[in-house]
Amino acid sequence: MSTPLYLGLDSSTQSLKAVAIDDRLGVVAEFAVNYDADLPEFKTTGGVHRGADGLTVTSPPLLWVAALDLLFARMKEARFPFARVVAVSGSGQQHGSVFFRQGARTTLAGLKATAPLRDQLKDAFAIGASPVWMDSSTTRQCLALETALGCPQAVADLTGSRAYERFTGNQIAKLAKAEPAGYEATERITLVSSFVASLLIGDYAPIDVSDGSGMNLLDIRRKAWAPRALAATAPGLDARLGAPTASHATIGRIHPYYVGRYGFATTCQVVAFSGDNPCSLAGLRLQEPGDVAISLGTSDTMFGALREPRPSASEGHIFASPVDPDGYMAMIVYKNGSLTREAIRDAVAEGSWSRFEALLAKGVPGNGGSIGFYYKEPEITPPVLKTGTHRFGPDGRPCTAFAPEAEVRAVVEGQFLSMRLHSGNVGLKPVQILATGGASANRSILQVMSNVFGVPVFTATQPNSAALGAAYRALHGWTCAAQGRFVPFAEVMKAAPPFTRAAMPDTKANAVYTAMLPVYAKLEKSIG
Ligand code: 5FX
Repeated sequence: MSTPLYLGLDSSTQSLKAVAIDDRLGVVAEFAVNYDADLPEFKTTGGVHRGADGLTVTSPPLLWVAALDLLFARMKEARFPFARVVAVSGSGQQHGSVFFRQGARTTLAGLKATAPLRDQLKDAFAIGASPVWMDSSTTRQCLALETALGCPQAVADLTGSRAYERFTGNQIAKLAKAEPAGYEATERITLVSSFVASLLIGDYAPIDVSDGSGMNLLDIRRKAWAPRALAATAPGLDARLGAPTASHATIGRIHPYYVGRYGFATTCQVVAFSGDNPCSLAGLRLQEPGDVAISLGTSDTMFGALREPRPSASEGHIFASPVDPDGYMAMIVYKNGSLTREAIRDAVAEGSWSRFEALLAKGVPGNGGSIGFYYKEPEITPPVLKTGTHRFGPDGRPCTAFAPEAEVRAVVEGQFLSMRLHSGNVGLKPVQILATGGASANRSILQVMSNVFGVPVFTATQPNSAALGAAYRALHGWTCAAQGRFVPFAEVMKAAPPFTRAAMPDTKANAVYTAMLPVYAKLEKSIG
């Protein structure tokens, strides 16, 4: 008998991807659909539509529906063995929402394999433009929520984050006022993750607690909707959201539509879908407190597993863990990542990474006391709206320029000192770090990372960590269901290949950074 497969889908901003793994956790197949290129009739750019106000960003939910059929059709054409898939789970861009119209549940249940999903679901939406995470049009609603609950920290204490424009509750509050008829006609609101899960089970799929933590609506400790947040957001919201579910829960079997059209087995289980960041945490197998990942991309992100939530109004987000019903994850996002490093590379290292590395090697850990803050973009962590560069000499006084080797070191050290400072404030204490993203190919940068945090740094080579994490979660949920108990995620991940060690900390250098941290924190405050 052929071995079982576990399928992970990732409905991201620009594409829908699939990763299939076998029970030894090896990746056996990968497929993708790009929204702009493959479904041009939806006229998206980067998978979205931008409003004239420059703040509103939406996607048509029917695009995500069409993409699912197109992805499966491509897999069928490539003779992907759907019949061997015993469980599917998925990842979705966080915060986006879909508004199902009254009666859509019946439509979902009655899907016929003979016609494409998009034909059968074209009238299923009460609001045709789904807000996505890039939307920042809800400042008014954020202020209203913070006022209703007392202050930003009160919202963070309850829901894991202060009120953020892209968080779903604030988007719902806006739409309930702006499109009252659409809101009134809404039977169920899903996240992008639970939306795709709904398509698969042919019913309204519950929102999992991990992705649900990105809504400013979930009480992250009780893992239930927070009545005060619901009341401050929109009328009749409880019924429209349905009850949240544990992330490892099996939520149903795949609908006969997929059996008839693509050849899935009737027994194929669907495990709750979750957000892309929670799924990346699973994909990078960060399950123990102290397991931390730093993604060095266009924007830098640091996230990791936590035992106790310690939400902060000014730093990042706390989500319920997607792999441990008693755990949490923290996530901190930086706007100034690779583009800022590249700007310094271009300014002082002739656009060359090897020159950049040579300059980095010329200096010493701690940069002789020179510290720089490089805000090429308005920064999220800490919140800094005004762009600009701030340099301080060893005496703590502002200065206008650094020598090239000091400039290169200042940008790299500054970014990691900021991560150490702010991640510490939300309770992340790295024991080891997994570096991902484009800039993780640069060994000298990873050595500074290792020295600043004083822990070993590893690298993960498998791209698409969210889709892979969804496949891992499919296996995890399936295993829990098969054994009738919660099986620790680590147990299920035992067969996974080890990560590659890229840097070991230098104790002396680490001591320099530890001494530097309070100075860095003070200077950061002085310019904020
Ligand atoms: C997280 O809070 C975000 O807004 C983004 O990382 C989206 O999840 C991207 F899909």
